[in-house]
Amino acid sequence: MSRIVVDPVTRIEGHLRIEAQLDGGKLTDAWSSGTMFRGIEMILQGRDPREAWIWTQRICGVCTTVHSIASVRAVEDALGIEVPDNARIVRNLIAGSQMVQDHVIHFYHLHALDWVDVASALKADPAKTSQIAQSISDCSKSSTTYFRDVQRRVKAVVDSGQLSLFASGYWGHPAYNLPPELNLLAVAHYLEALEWQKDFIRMHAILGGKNPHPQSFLVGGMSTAMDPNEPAAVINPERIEVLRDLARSARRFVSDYYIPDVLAVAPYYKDWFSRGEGLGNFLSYGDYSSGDQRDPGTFLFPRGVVLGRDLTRVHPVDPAKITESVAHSWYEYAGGDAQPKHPSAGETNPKYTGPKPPFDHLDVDAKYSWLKAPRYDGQPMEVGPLARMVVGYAAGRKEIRDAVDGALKALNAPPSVLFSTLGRLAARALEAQIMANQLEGWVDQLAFNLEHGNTAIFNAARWDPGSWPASASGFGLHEAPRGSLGHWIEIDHKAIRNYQAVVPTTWNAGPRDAQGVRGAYEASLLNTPVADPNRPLEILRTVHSFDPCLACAVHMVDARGREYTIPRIS
Ligand code: NFE
Ligand code: MG
Repeated sequence: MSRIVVDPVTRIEGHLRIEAQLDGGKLTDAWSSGTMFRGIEMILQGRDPREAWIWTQRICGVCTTVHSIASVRAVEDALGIEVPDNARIVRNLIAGSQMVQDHVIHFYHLHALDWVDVASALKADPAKTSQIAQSISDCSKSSTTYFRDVQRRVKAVVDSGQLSLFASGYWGHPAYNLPPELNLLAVAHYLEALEWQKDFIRMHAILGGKNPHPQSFLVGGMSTAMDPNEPAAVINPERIEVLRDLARSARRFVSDYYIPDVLAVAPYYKDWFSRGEGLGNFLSYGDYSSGDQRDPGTFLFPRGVVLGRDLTRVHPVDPAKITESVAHSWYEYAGGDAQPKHPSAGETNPKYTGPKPPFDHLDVDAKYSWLKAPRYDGQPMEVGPLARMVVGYAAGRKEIRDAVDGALKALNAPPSVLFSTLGRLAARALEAQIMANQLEGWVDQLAFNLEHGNTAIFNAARWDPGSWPASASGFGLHEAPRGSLGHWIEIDHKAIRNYQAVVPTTWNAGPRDAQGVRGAYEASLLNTPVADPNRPLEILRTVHSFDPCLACAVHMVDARGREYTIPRIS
């Protein structure tokens, strides 16, 4: 029996440590630890609720916009503000384009090299790669010359000894199964995806003024001016055409590259259709309304809970049933750590009780993470693309059923393969396709409103704090790329009294709760075979399949362990 420690887990955002127990060549237990504390929730106390979105947006530089959306929604809920239809559309376009870009970056740049051996790509026959490329996609960049050129570029990087973005891979590991030609194809598309994502995210530069971290949010709507006759307005007929072109480029990239690549790689890793399954419980708040954001029936991705892999039943979501436990987290709750708390009464009182560095192992029987452990109705949940596809599939949503059934047919696999590491990867690709196909429809809605003189995008009715009640509370829900995101706000005398964010990666990467029940990462690693304990590629495959973001999940590091106080503004 031995303990494998992966720290830091790289190609993610933030600081994640995995400790796992290896017994007889398989993982028999696992612990997931966020090793960085941040404290954005504390920084918000005493501030003006109307500016919370600017601060929360800085929780993360990867999902660059999602915390703004959850934040403005929380304040709008607390103060009873309805946002104009155009604000809904622009928010959908900002968040939807973020989702497609994020999923593409995850597949090619954060996850592909767990499956693709860059060293092997150098041995490929470019003519054969060209044949494969032309057989799986209509993409025009598929000639022998193109792949030979990519191979030459990659060889020059390898020969230079400075591997740069390809450094520190487990190249040559026996668990890499792709033939050299497919490795070359994937490496070529890694480079194409880098270029494409940079161009595509101009959608944020147009609608949000910049990327990352769009600047056009407001409590009550958006600040993106709409005017059919004004060249200087952010949204005018000319810009609509630019947005339309960008939406089409997303659709093309996902259907020409992302989907065919996933379908081409998956058959070589059939073992991973039954590994990395995890909890079997899935939560989706649902989001991306086509009409009234308050009506979940209008959502592109439906709201619901699926329990124990039972695809015949979708349970309703009651936000009152969400709690966070700190029994195994480096925090203290007033009244004791055994009782979880609802986020409206949540607390962020950091207290590190772990070993002093340097150390070999965390004390996993005690507290071992800066992440709290979120629970729904007392149970751990997986959130994210797979959860959204599972809930949508179980709810009988046509686009989702068609996409999932189409992929299962192409892979000749039953629905049970969804509950796996590869299921997570495939669900993300299908979700990117559904979202990419949707973007142009929202551009059309915006164009329609513009043509019909409907240019309202901000509701100023509650902008003056003099119109607010003495106290108010609310919450905002959103489906971010990595899953269900909620912000809870308590407002007192026009200032934030308490603010709690319960974030996708906190759901997935959280530690055990007071009952000792594992979180999603921890459960997903059980029974995974590991070929070489010194190169635990198998752990990376499953953990990366969730697309970890620890910056989001922990939401100031003093490496010397000194105490400090955060200034309070009130
Ligand atoms: Ni920093 Fe984020 C949030 C997480 S979602 S990436 O919220 O977890 O994509
Ligand atoms: Mg939190």
